[in-house]
Amino acid sequence: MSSPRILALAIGTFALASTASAQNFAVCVTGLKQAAVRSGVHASIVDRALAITAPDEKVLRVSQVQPEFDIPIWDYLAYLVDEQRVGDGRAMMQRHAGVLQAAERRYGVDRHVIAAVWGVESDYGRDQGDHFLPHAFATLACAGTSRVNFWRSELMAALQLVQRRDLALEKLRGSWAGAFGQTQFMPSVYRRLAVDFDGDGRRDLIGSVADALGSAANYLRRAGWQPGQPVMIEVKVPAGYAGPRGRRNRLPLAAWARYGIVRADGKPLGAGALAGLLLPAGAAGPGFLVFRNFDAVYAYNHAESYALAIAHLADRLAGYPPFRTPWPTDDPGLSRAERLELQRRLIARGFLTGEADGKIGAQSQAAIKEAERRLGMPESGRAGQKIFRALAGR
Ligand SMILES: [Ca+2]
Repeated sequence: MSSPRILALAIGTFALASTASAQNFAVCVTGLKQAAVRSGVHASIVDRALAITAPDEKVLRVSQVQPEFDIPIWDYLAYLVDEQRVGDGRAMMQRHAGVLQAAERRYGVDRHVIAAVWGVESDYGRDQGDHFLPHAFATLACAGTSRVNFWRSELMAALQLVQRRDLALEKLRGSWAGAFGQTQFMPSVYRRLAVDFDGDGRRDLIGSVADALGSAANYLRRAGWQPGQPVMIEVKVPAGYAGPRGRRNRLPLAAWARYGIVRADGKPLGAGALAGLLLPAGAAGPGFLVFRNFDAVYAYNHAESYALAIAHLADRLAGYPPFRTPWPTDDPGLSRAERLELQRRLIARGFLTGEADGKIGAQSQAAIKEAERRLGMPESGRAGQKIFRALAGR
């Protein structure tokens, strides 16, 4: 049993430690301010940006969350490439047809791919994040535990965008990790690669669709995009396929044909270009031959699943159908609308409290587990079609 005295001592030590860390934080922020001024940012901007006396707790909390398990590829794609994002994207492509055509002409990048990046990064500009970036960066640089120099240099880049009048300070809002605007660029990438595509003299990737789409196209071109070349084609691999695979393991299409690989749509495979073979769920799931342009998309956000989502959304926006080979699962993933409806069903049955927001976090996962247990299903905590259907109202 712990005595009250030991408890009091422990609290005293904790208070002392947090006073010390508050002082450290203030000293660190002062150092950031001085560095920003030295880098050419006006002191009045720096003072307004970094009027912060304590770390942003929300940023610290989310930066320390470790994802509990890898998301299955079919869940990731069901969420990112749902019918809603396809429909919204087609409407947005019509509305901004002139800008997309101009970006395609100037940078050589397929307009469907530009639109797909826009759709995945910010839901076509609707979801850009609302963390005030200077506070997020100061928190991560002064109270975080890793990559301190990285956060510090991103802060400098963000403030320099304000100094050169690309953006107003109060507009610097984005994800907790600093990506922001309609294309979710990091400030250093913004500083280097953003373009003023509407010609008003400022590079505004938050408020200007033209600047955002032109900048995404510029990014992809600089990442090695090859005009007129494909990104990816869906293929079928023979049963028991054990040949080469991997994005970097590139072979001519004729060599893939010799391995018995055929296009899923039945068209001829062709011969010249080099491609790698991706089998994201093994040889029993859909296969994809990916070209140099897939690497350009991969450069945007280093994950093959991400590049696959962009490539597939681009194809859907261009009018092509969903994948022809289904994912090897009897419990496919949910669209955003279905996630929202799943939460409503969990709330209606008393498994979940609060309001449905479509975000499947720890609480929703626990509620799903509880529902699965009560329904006699294996407990997974995963938002899939099985639990979605099992909870359908009668
Ligand atoms: Ca502009």
